[in-house]
Amino acid sequence: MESKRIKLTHSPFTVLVEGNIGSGKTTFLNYFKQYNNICTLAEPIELWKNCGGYNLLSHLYEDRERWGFTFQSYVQLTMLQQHTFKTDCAIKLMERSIYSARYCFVEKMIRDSVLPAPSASVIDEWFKWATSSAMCDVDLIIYLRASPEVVYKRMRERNRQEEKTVQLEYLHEMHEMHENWLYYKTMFTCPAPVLVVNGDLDKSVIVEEYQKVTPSIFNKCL
Ligand code: DGT
Repeated sequence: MESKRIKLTHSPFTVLVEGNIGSGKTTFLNYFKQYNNICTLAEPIELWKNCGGYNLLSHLYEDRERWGFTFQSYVQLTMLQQHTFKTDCAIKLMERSIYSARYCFVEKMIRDSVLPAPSASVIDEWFKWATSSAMCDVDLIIYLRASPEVVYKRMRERNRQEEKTVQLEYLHEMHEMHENWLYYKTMFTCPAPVLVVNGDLDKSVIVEEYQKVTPSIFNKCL
């Protein structure tokens, strides 16, 4: 039986921004920077590219079997740091989370046999420990739902060095992981209610789409 959590009086209304690679999470976060009662936490990708001088993201894409566990261990740590980041703002907007790391990326590695079972269980023990306390609690999830073809085009255009080897097929598979978790809800549990945003729209018109979810981000924290 799941025990009821008591929300800490001063904890901010926490919103996760989730979606496939290239679905527009950064753009979404940047839009909300205009509000001064929102704390936006971008994904710690710079840390992943420089952990003690090592580019773990680059290592990962070069050899997933060799570096999968190392990378996901570090992702889990940096996400935990984001979840526990203290702010006086009423709302905290986070790009990705410990949940998408586990439910989408680690899960994919397990299914692809990239992550051996003993390594996966170490990740899981940390994950269970972290998420069983209130420190990773979430109030709302915004799912930027975008088609793999669109995100592939964006990824190619932004031309991130580490992602050069990423194929359309991988984006299709990662799309399925996000869909099953956040849209169809057939895989794992959602830690909070999910609002879906059309992530296919071009930057020039996406603001209208953001405005549809803005009241939910603000209202629920009042
Ligand atoms: P955006 O703003 O929606 O375009 O976001 P991106 O694509 O900059 O950010 P994200 O998190 O979807 O992906 C950044 C890179 O890091 C991408 O190559 C996928 C990778 N990544 C992010 N989280 C994880 C993870 O937990 N495990 C693995 N294997 N890769 C991850």
